[in-house]
Amino acid sequence: MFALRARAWWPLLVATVGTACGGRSPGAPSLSPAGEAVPRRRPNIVFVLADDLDFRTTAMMPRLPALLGQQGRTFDRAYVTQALCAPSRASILTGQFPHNHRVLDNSGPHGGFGAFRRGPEASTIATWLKAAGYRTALVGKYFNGYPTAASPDYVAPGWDEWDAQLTDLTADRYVNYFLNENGTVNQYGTKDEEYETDVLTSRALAFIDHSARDGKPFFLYLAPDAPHLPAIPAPRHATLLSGIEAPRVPSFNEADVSDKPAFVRNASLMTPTEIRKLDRTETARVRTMLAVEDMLADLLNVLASNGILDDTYIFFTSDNGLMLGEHRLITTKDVPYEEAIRVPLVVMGPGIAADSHDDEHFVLNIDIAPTLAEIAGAAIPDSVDGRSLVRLLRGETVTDWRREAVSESISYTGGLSAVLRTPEYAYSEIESNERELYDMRADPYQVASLHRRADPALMARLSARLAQLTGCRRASCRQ
Ligand SMILES: [Ca+2]
Ligand SMILES: [Ca+2]
Repeated sequence: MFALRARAWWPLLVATVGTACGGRSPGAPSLSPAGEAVPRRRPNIVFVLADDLDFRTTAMMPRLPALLGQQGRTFDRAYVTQALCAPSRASILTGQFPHNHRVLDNSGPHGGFGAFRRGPEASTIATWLKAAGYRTALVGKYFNGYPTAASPDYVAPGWDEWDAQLTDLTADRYVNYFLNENGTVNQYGTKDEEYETDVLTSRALAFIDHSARDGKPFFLYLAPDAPHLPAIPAPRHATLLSGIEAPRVPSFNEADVSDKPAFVRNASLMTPTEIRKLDRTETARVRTMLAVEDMLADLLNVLASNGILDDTYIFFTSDNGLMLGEHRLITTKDVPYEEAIRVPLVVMGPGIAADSHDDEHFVLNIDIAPTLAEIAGAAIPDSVDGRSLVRLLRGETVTDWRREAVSESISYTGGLSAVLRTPEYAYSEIESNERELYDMRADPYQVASLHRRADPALMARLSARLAQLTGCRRASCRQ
């Protein structure tokens, strides 16, 4: 079934899939209905994590729908528990909210690699899957500040293959960077063949080839820098897709910000020069994603040529979104607005219906780790705050799913800013004691906050739920 779809969408797979998957492997889907007594191989998992890829820019990627979307399930209500790199990555790897894993920033005493290494790193999706017999690989970005406070050859627990970017030494991304490749630090420059996304792709392909040859189930965590700023496209993509603009949505360069908290009121209107610069920035960002599309195409090809495409789940998501001029915020993250907290999430694999959408359930980055654990047949530790998406991937009706998303940001002083996103509302409380309330059906771009005239009972109800979720732990988060 899956192979037939694959034939239609990726020409290069025509030959390879035909032979590799001819005669459906007995390793039938792990998501197949219970009761199928066919012995099966354990599925492989490829998890691709973009950096700062918001959902608008995702929609500008020309080949993503054909590569993944049309083969799998797209979640239209995917959010991150904090719209910032290190806290979000810690949530992905552990299944915990920032208020529980306590990686609260990208740097500083409570941030980045240092904070992750001090605690959460000992129990991650990598250690769980390795213990369950998986071969594991991390290729690309690990944490901001890696490996400061550890030796440069430091390899985190749980990973068999380790090709991690040294972010503490790296001035540039994409070019002029360092990789710790299984304990050896290598430097890369600016030659075409040293372009980072492509180098990461080649490491990923080699890992898949190697694991497939050995018949080992594998988990690949593949985290390119794209489209993080400064966005440097591959030379072959440097002049493509010209004329892209930051989306001119109703909130773009918002004229009246009197409804907004001080940090927005204090932002100046963008000048025409700033707007032109933002458009050039967005063009460069989309261009960097073209190499990620090449990466996805190469991944699909190598999986097909090894005859394991039918047995492999592929996830594509991002650690946070980004503001592109909405409410005057220029390439800002860690703010409580939709464009920062919502991320793309597409999953394809055995048992997942092609070209399907879930526009109902709120899913969070803390759901990734338990999902991967369930797919791999690994035990899900009780420390996890999130819930497995497996039933949602199957398209089953899940009546007890959470009814809202929450995204938070805890400052060094312990102050909390957080936003509760329900089907109807986005309600936020800022550390500065300011609030916002948007009717997301009437005002999806969050142009006019209703907090001053809203029903106090509604505000109280939303505030109580926000407090509950930003204070939850383990099972209490999963209710
Ligand atoms: Ca990021
Ligand atoms: Ca306004």
